[in-house]
Amino acid sequence: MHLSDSGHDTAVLDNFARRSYDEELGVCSLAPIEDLDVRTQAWQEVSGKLIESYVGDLLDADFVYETIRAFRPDAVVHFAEQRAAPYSMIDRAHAVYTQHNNVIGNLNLLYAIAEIDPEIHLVKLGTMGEYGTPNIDIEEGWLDIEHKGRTDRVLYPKRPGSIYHLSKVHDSHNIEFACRVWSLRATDLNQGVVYGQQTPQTAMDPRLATRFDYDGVFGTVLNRFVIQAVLGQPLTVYGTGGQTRGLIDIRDTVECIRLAVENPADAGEFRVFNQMTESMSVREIAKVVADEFPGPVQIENLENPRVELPEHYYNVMHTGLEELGLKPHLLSDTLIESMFGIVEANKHRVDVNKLYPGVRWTPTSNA
Ligand code: USQ
Repeated sequence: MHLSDSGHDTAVLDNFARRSYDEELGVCSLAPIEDLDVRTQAWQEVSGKLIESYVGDLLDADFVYETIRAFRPDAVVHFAEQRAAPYSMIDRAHAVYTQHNNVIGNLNLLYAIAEIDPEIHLVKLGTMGEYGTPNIDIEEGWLDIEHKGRTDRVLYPKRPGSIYHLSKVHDSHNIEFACRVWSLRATDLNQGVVYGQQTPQTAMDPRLATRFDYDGVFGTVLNRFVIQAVLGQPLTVYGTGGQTRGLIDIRDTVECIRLAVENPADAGEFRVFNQMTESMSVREIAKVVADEFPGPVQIENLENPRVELPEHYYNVMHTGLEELGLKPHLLSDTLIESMFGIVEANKHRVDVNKLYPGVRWTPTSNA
Protein backbone atom coordinates (compact mmCIF):
# COMPACT_ATOMS: atom_id res chain seq x y z
CA MET A 1 0.00 0.00 0.00
CA HIS A 2 2.89 2.37 0.75
CA LEU A 3 4.37 1.72 -2.71
CA SER A 4 0.97 2.03 -4.37
CA ASP A 5 0.37 5.28 -2.48
CA SER A 6 3.76 6.55 -3.71
CA GLY A 7 2.61 6.18 -7.31
CA HIS A 8 3.97 2.73 -8.19
CA ASP A 9 1.91 0.16 -10.11
CA THR A 10 1.87 -2.56 -7.50
CA ALA A 11 0.84 -6.20 -7.38
CA VAL A 12 0.83 -8.59 -4.45
CA LEU A 13 1.68 -12.30 -4.46
CA ASP A 14 0.53 -14.45 -1.54
CA ASN A 15 -0.06 -18.10 -0.62
CA PHE A 16 -1.61 -17.23 2.79
CA ALA A 17 0.95 -19.34 4.64
CA ARG A 18 0.97 -16.85 7.53
CA ARG A 19 -2.75 -17.42 8.12
CA SER A 20 -2.19 -21.20 8.16
CA TYR A 21 0.42 -20.86 10.96
CA ASP A 22 -2.25 -19.15 13.08
CA GLU A 23 -4.60 -22.07 12.47
CA GLU A 24 -1.86 -24.55 13.33
CA LEU A 25 -0.94 -22.74 16.57
CA GLY A 26 -4.53 -21.93 17.55
CA VAL A 27 -3.99 -18.16 17.74
CA CYS A 28 -4.99 -15.12 15.75
CA SER A 29 -3.72 -11.60 15.25
CA LEU A 30 -4.86 -9.17 17.95
CA ALA A 31 -6.36 -6.91 15.29
CA PRO A 32 -8.58 -8.82 12.84
CA ILE A 33 -7.28 -9.11 9.27
CA GLU A 34 -9.61 -9.18 6.30
CA ASP A 35 -9.22 -11.51 3.34
CA LEU A 36 -6.87 -10.32 0.62
CA ASP A 37 -9.66 -9.52 -1.85
CA VAL A 38 -11.50 -7.45 0.77
CA ARG A 39 -8.28 -5.55 1.51
CA THR A 40 -7.43 -4.82 -2.13
CA GLN A 41 -11.05 -3.73 -2.71
CA ALA A 42 -10.90 -1.44 0.37
CA TRP A 43 -7.61 0.01 -0.87
CA GLN A 44 -9.15 0.76 -4.23
CA GLU A 45 -12.09 2.49 -2.54
CA VAL A 46 -9.95 4.72 -0.30
CA SER A 47 -7.06 5.45 -2.67
CA GLY A 48 -8.51 4.93 -6.14
CA LYS A 49 -5.56 2.63 -6.87
CA LEU A 50 -5.58 -0.99 -7.95
CA ILE A 51 -3.29 -3.60 -6.40
CA GLU A 52 -3.45 -6.72 -8.55
CA SER A 53 -3.18 -10.01 -6.68
CA TYR A 54 -1.53 -13.27 -7.69
CA VAL A 55 -2.34 -16.22 -5.43
CA GLY A 56 0.25 -18.98 -5.36
CA ASP A 57 3.43 -20.28 -3.81
CA LEU A 58 7.07 -19.35 -4.46
CA LEU A 59 7.83 -23.06 -4.17
CA ASP A 60 5.86 -23.52 -7.40
CA ALA A 61 8.47 -22.39 -9.94
CA ASP A 62 6.01 -22.37 -12.87
CA PHE A 63 3.75 -20.00 -10.93
CA VAL A 64 6.70 -17.72 -10.12
CA TYR A 65 7.79 -17.57 -13.77
CA GLU A 66 4.20 -16.96 -14.98
CA THR A 67 3.71 -14.17 -12.45
CA ILE A 68 6.96 -12.41 -13.32
CA ARG A 69 6.15 -12.74 -17.04
CA ALA A 70 2.61 -11.43 -16.56
CA PHE A 71 3.36 -8.40 -14.38
CA ARG A 72 6.94 -7.68 -15.58
CA PRO A 73 7.91 -5.62 -12.51
CA ASP A 74 10.87 -3.24 -12.29
CA ALA A 75 11.39 -4.51 -8.73
CA VAL A 76 10.30 -7.47 -6.63
CA VAL A 77 9.99 -6.90 -2.88
CA HIS A 78 10.37 -10.35 -1.37
CA PHE A 79 8.84 -10.73 2.11
CA ALA A 80 7.39 -14.21 1.46
CA GLU A 81 9.20 -16.23 4.10
CA GLN A 82 8.46 -18.00 7.37
CA ARG A 83 9.71 -15.32 9.73
CA ALA A 84 9.49 -16.55 13.32
CA ALA A 85 12.59 -17.83 15.09
CA PRO A 86 10.58 -19.83 17.68
CA TYR A 87 8.45 -21.46 14.93
CA SER A 88 11.62 -22.72 13.24
CA MET A 89 12.86 -24.16 16.54
CA ILE A 90 9.73 -26.21 17.44
CA ASP A 91 11.15 -29.45 16.05
CA ARG A 92 12.88 -31.03 13.06
CA ALA A 93 9.80 -30.75 10.84
CA HIS A 94 9.41 -27.01 11.47
CA ALA A 95 13.14 -26.44 10.97
CA VAL A 96 13.11 -28.29 7.65
CA TYR A 97 9.91 -26.55 6.55
CA THR A 98 11.39 -23.12 7.35
CA GLN A 99 14.64 -23.63 5.49
CA HIS A 100 12.99 -25.39 2.52
CA ASN A 101 10.26 -22.78 2.18
CA ASN A 102 12.60 -19.81 2.56
CA VAL A 103 15.68 -20.96 0.67
CA ILE A 104 13.96 -22.73 -2.24
CA GLY A 105 11.29 -20.03 -2.67
CA ASN A 106 14.03 -17.41 -2.89
CA LEU A 107 16.03 -19.56 -5.30
CA ASN A 108 13.00 -19.97 -7.60
CA LEU A 109 12.60 -16.19 -7.61
CA LEU A 110 16.31 -15.63 -8.40
CA TYR A 111 16.09 -18.00 -11.37
CA ALA A 112 12.87 -16.41 -12.63
CA ILE A 113 14.49 -12.95 -12.53
CA ALA A 114 17.70 -14.18 -14.15
CA GLU A 115 15.88 -15.94 -17.00
CA ILE A 116 13.08 -13.47 -17.66
CA ASP A 117 14.66 -10.08 -17.02
CA PRO A 118 17.93 -9.69 -15.10
CA GLU A 119 17.29 -5.94 -14.89
CA ILE A 120 14.57 -6.56 -12.26
CA HIS A 121 15.80 -5.30 -8.88
CA LEU A 122 15.31 -7.79 -6.06
CA VAL A 123 14.58 -6.11 -2.71
CA LYS A 124 14.83 -8.93 -0.22
CA LEU A 125 13.87 -8.92 3.43
CA GLY A 126 16.86 -10.18 5.40
CA THR A 127 17.33 -9.80 9.14
CA MET A 128 19.72 -8.19 11.59
CA GLY A 129 19.75 -11.60 13.27
CA GLU A 130 21.94 -12.90 10.43
CA TYR A 131 24.92 -11.30 12.15
CA GLY A 132 24.17 -12.54 15.67
CA THR A 133 25.98 -10.62 18.38
CA PRO A 134 29.68 -10.41 17.42
CA ASN A 135 32.20 -8.70 19.67
CA ILE A 136 33.09 -6.22 16.90
CA ASP A 137 31.08 -3.50 15.11
CA ILE A 138 28.43 -4.82 12.67
CA GLU A 139 29.02 -3.33 9.22
CA GLU A 140 26.42 -3.14 6.43
CA GLY A 141 26.78 -6.60 4.94
CA TRP A 142 30.41 -6.41 3.92
CA LEU A 143 33.70 -6.34 5.85
CA ASP A 144 37.09 -5.05 4.69
CA ILE A 145 39.73 -7.39 6.03
CA GLU A 146 43.49 -7.51 6.09
CA HIS A 147 44.98 -10.97 6.40
CA LYS A 148 48.69 -11.74 6.31
CA GLY A 149 49.44 -8.48 4.57
CA ARG A 150 46.70 -8.78 1.90
CA THR A 151 43.30 -7.09 1.86
CA ASP A 152 39.86 -8.13 0.58
CA ARG A 153 36.18 -7.22 0.97
CA VAL A 154 34.15 -10.18 2.17
CA LEU A 155 30.59 -10.85 3.26
CA TYR A 156 30.35 -9.99 6.94
CA PRO A 157 30.73 -13.22 8.99
CA LYS A 158 27.38 -14.55 10.21
CA ARG A 159 26.54 -16.25 13.50
CA PRO A 160 22.72 -16.39 13.64
CA GLY A 161 20.74 -17.56 16.65
CA SER A 162 17.98 -19.72 15.15
CA ILE A 163 17.23 -22.03 12.23
CA TYR A 164 15.00 -19.25 10.83
CA HIS A 165 17.77 -16.63 11.02
CA LEU A 166 20.10 -19.19 9.37
CA SER A 167 17.66 -19.51 6.45
CA LYS A 168 18.16 -15.80 5.76
CA VAL A 169 21.95 -16.28 5.81
CA HIS A 170 21.57 -18.99 3.18
CA ASP A 171 19.37 -16.64 1.12
CA SER A 172 21.97 -13.87 1.36
CA HIS A 173 24.67 -16.19 0.05
CA ASN A 174 22.46 -17.31 -2.83
CA ILE A 175 21.60 -13.71 -3.73
CA GLU A 176 25.24 -12.58 -3.56
CA PHE A 177 26.10 -15.47 -5.91
CA ALA A 178 23.36 -14.41 -8.35
CA CYS A 179 24.65 -10.83 -8.36
CA ARG A 180 28.30 -11.82 -8.78
CA VAL A 181 27.80 -14.57 -11.37
CA TRP A 182 24.61 -13.55 -13.24
CA SER A 183 24.92 -9.75 -12.76
CA LEU A 184 21.56 -9.46 -11.00
CA ARG A 185 20.91 -6.35 -8.92
CA ALA A 186 19.76 -6.92 -5.35
CA THR A 187 19.27 -5.16 -2.04
CA ASP A 188 19.23 -7.22 1.16
CA LEU A 189 17.37 -5.35 3.90
CA ASN A 190 18.71 -6.65 7.19
CA GLN A 191 15.77 -5.57 9.28
CA GLY A 192 15.69 -5.33 13.05
CA VAL A 193 12.72 -6.14 15.30
CA VAL A 194 9.67 -4.25 14.00
CA TYR A 195 7.29 -2.52 16.39
CA GLY A 196 4.01 -0.70 15.85
CA GLN A 197 0.99 -1.81 13.90
CA GLN A 198 -0.26 1.15 11.89
CA THR A 199 1.04 2.96 8.85
CA PRO A 200 -0.67 6.01 7.33
CA GLN A 201 -2.18 3.66 4.75
CA THR A 202 -3.51 0.97 7.10
CA ALA A 203 -5.04 3.71 9.25
CA MET A 204 -7.24 4.85 6.35
CA ASP A 205 -9.81 2.07 6.81
CA PRO A 206 -10.22 -0.70 9.44
CA ARG A 207 -10.34 -3.28 6.62
CA LEU A 208 -6.72 -2.38 5.82
CA ALA A 209 -5.36 -3.29 9.27
CA THR A 210 -2.26 -5.43 9.31
CA ARG A 211 -1.19 -8.11 11.77
CA PHE A 212 -0.54 -7.52 15.46
CA ASP A 213 0.86 -10.77 16.85
CA TYR A 214 0.97 -11.30 20.61
CA ASP A 215 1.68 -15.01 21.02
CA GLY A 216 4.98 -16.44 22.22
CA VAL A 217 5.85 -17.77 18.76
CA PHE A 218 5.10 -14.95 16.30
CA GLY A 219 4.72 -11.91 18.59
CA THR A 220 7.79 -9.66 18.64
CA VAL A 221 9.15 -8.25 21.84
CA LEU A 222 7.98 -4.63 21.98
CA ASN A 223 4.52 -5.38 20.61
CA ARG A 224 4.16 -8.19 23.14
CA PHE A 225 5.19 -5.92 26.02
CA VAL A 226 2.61 -3.30 24.98
CA ILE A 227 -0.12 -5.96 24.86
CA GLN A 228 0.95 -7.49 28.18
CA ALA A 229 0.88 -4.04 29.84
CA VAL A 230 -2.69 -3.37 28.68
CA LEU A 231 -3.87 -6.83 29.74
CA GLY A 232 -2.37 -6.38 33.22
CA GLN A 233 -0.07 -9.34 32.56
CA PRO A 234 3.63 -9.26 33.50
CA LEU A 235 6.09 -8.23 30.77
CA THR A 236 7.95 -11.43 29.89
CA VAL A 237 11.65 -10.48 29.87
CA TYR A 238 13.67 -13.56 28.91
CA GLY A 239 16.66 -13.98 31.22
CA THR A 240 18.22 -10.78 32.53
CA GLY A 241 17.02 -8.79 29.49
CA GLY A 242 20.60 -7.77 28.73
CA GLN A 243 20.30 -9.05 25.14
CA THR A 244 20.34 -6.06 22.78
CA ARG A 245 18.56 -5.83 19.42
CA GLY A 246 18.08 -3.31 16.62
CA LEU A 247 14.56 -1.89 16.45
CA ILE A 248 12.54 -0.21 13.72
CA ASP A 249 9.11 1.44 13.61
CA ILE A 250 6.69 -0.16 11.11
CA ARG A 251 6.32 3.19 9.31
CA ASP A 252 10.07 3.23 8.69
CA THR A 253 10.10 -0.36 7.39
CA VAL A 254 7.73 0.55 4.55
CA GLU A 255 9.62 3.76 3.83
CA CYS A 256 12.92 1.84 3.62
CA ILE A 257 11.37 -0.41 0.98
CA ARG A 258 10.30 2.61 -1.06
CA LEU A 259 13.78 4.13 -0.80
CA ALA A 260 15.42 0.85 -1.87
CA VAL A 261 13.02 0.39 -4.80
CA GLU A 262 13.44 3.96 -6.05
CA ASN A 263 17.26 3.82 -5.75
CA PRO A 264 18.09 0.40 -7.22
CA ALA A 265 21.34 -1.45 -6.74
CA ASP A 266 23.67 -1.49 -9.75
CA ALA A 267 23.79 -4.50 -12.07
CA GLY A 268 25.99 -7.09 -10.35
CA GLU A 269 25.74 -5.33 -6.99
CA PHE A 270 24.72 -7.18 -3.82
CA ARG A 271 23.81 -4.18 -1.67
CA VAL A 272 23.07 -4.61 2.02
CA PHE A 273 21.34 -2.14 4.31
CA ASN A 274 21.01 -2.60 8.04
CA GLN A 275 17.34 -1.67 8.33
CA MET A 276 17.13 -0.58 11.95
CA THR A 277 17.12 2.82 13.53
CA GLU A 278 18.17 2.29 17.17
CA SER A 279 19.50 -0.41 19.50
CA MET A 280 18.03 -1.26 22.86
CA SER A 281 18.31 -4.06 25.40
CA VAL A 282 15.18 -6.06 26.20
CA ARG A 283 15.16 -4.71 29.77
CA GLU A 284 15.31 -1.13 28.41
CA ILE A 285 12.37 -1.92 26.09
CA ALA A 286 10.40 -3.25 29.08
CA LYS A 287 11.22 -0.08 31.04
CA VAL A 288 10.05 2.21 28.19
CA VAL A 289 6.72 0.37 27.97
CA ALA A 290 6.29 0.36 31.78
CA ASP A 291 7.08 4.11 31.96
CA GLU A 292 4.67 4.98 29.14
CA PHE A 293 1.76 2.88 30.38
CA PRO A 294 -0.61 4.90 32.57
CA GLY A 295 -1.27 2.03 35.04
CA PRO A 296 0.87 -0.36 37.09
CA VAL A 297 3.14 -2.75 35.17
CA GLN A 298 4.93 -5.81 36.48
CA ILE A 299 8.13 -7.05 34.85
CA GLU A 300 8.88 -10.78 35.13
CA ASN A 301 12.31 -12.25 34.36
CA LEU A 302 11.59 -15.70 32.90
CA GLU A 303 14.19 -18.38 32.37
CA ASN A 304 15.32 -17.71 28.79
CA PRO A 305 13.82 -20.34 26.45
CA ARG A 306 16.36 -19.33 23.79
CA VAL A 307 20.11 -19.79 23.63
CA GLU A 308 21.53 -16.29 23.27
CA LEU A 309 24.22 -14.20 24.96
CA PRO A 310 22.72 -12.56 28.05
CA GLU A 311 25.01 -9.50 27.89
CA HIS A 312 27.13 -8.50 24.90
CA TYR A 313 28.68 -5.78 22.75
CA TYR A 314 26.32 -4.42 20.05
CA ASN A 315 27.26 -1.58 17.75
CA VAL A 316 25.62 -1.50 14.32
CA MET A 317 26.42 0.66 11.31
CA HIS A 318 23.18 1.79 9.64
CA THR A 319 23.91 4.79 7.47
CA GLY A 320 22.90 3.46 4.03
CA LEU A 321 19.16 4.11 4.25
CA GLU A 322 19.63 7.42 6.05
CA GLU A 323 21.90 8.51 3.19
CA LEU A 324 19.02 7.73 0.80
CA GLY A 325 16.77 10.03 2.86
CA LEU A 326 15.23 7.95 5.68
CA LYS A 327 14.08 10.17 8.56
CA PRO A 328 13.70 7.64 11.39
CA HIS A 329 10.89 7.62 13.91
CA LEU A 330 12.61 6.89 17.22
CA LEU A 331 10.98 5.05 20.08
CA SER A 332 11.22 8.11 22.32
CA ASP A 333 9.00 10.12 19.93
CA THR A 334 6.71 7.27 18.93
CA LEU A 335 3.16 7.29 20.11
CA ILE A 336 3.26 4.08 22.13
CA GLU A 337 -0.05 5.37 23.56
CA SER A 338 -1.70 4.81 20.17
CA MET A 339 -0.65 1.15 20.39
CA PHE A 340 -2.24 0.95 23.85
CA GLY A 341 -5.51 2.11 22.27
CA ILE A 342 -5.44 -0.57 19.55
CA VAL A 343 -4.83 -3.25 22.18
CA GLU A 344 -7.58 -1.90 24.44
CA ALA A 345 -10.07 -2.09 21.56
CA ASN A 346 -9.18 -5.72 20.73
CA LYS A 347 -8.13 -7.21 24.06
CA HIS A 348 -11.14 -9.54 24.20
CA ARG A 349 -9.50 -11.46 21.30
CA VAL A 350 -6.41 -12.43 23.34
CA ASP A 351 -5.94 -15.95 24.64
CA VAL A 352 -3.70 -15.30 27.67
CA ASN A 353 -2.52 -18.92 27.63
CA LYS A 354 -0.66 -18.12 24.39
CA LEU A 355 1.32 -15.26 25.93
CA TYR A 356 4.02 -17.38 27.54
CA PRO A 357 6.89 -18.76 25.44
CA GLY A 358 6.34 -22.44 24.68
CA VAL A 359 9.30 -23.16 22.40
CA ARG A 360 12.77 -23.97 23.71
CA TRP A 361 15.95 -23.98 21.68
CA THR A 362 16.98 -27.57 22.45
CA PRO A 363 15.03 -30.05 20.27
CA THR A 364 14.37 -32.58 23.05
CA SER A 365 12.58 -30.07 25.29
CA ASN A 366 9.79 -29.44 22.72
CA ALA A 367 9.09 -33.12 22.01
N1 USQ B 1 12.20 -11.52 24.06
C1 USQ B 1 11.90 -11.40 25.41
N2 USQ B 1 10.59 -11.54 25.78
C2 USQ B 1 9.59 -11.79 24.89
C3 USQ B 1 9.89 -11.90 23.52
C4 USQ B 1 11.21 -11.78 23.14
O1 USQ B 1 12.78 -11.17 26.24
O2 USQ B 1 8.43 -11.91 25.34
C5 USQ B 1 13.60 -11.32 23.60
C6 USQ B 1 14.18 -12.50 22.87
O3 USQ B 1 14.79 -13.42 23.75
C7 USQ B 1 15.16 -11.83 21.93
C8 USQ B 1 14.56 -10.45 21.68
O4 USQ B 1 13.57 -10.26 22.68
O5 USQ B 1 16.39 -11.63 22.56
C9 USQ B 1 13.89 -10.31 20.33
O6 USQ B 1 12.93 -11.34 20.18
P1 USQ B 1 11.72 -11.18 19.12
O7 USQ B 1 10.85 -12.39 19.24
O8 USQ B 1 11.09 -9.84 19.28
O9 USQ B 1 12.51 -11.13 17.75
P2 USQ B 1 13.29 -12.25 16.91
O10 USQ B 1 13.02 -13.63 17.37
O11 USQ B 1 14.72 -11.87 16.87
O12 USQ B 1 12.62 -12.13 15.49
C10 USQ B 1 11.99 -10.94 15.04
C11 USQ B 1 11.14 -11.31 13.84
C12 USQ B 1 12.05 -11.79 12.71
C13 USQ B 1 13.12 -10.76 12.43
C14 USQ B 1 13.86 -10.40 13.69
C15 USQ B 1 14.81 -9.24 13.50
O13 USQ B 1 10.20 -12.32 14.19
O14 USQ B 1 11.29 -12.03 11.56
O15 USQ B 1 14.03 -11.29 11.50
O16 USQ B 1 12.92 -9.96 14.69
S1 USQ B 1 16.27 -9.47 14.45
O17 USQ B 1 15.92 -9.74 15.83
O18 USQ B 1 17.03 -8.26 14.35
O19 USQ B 1 16.96 -10.59 13.87
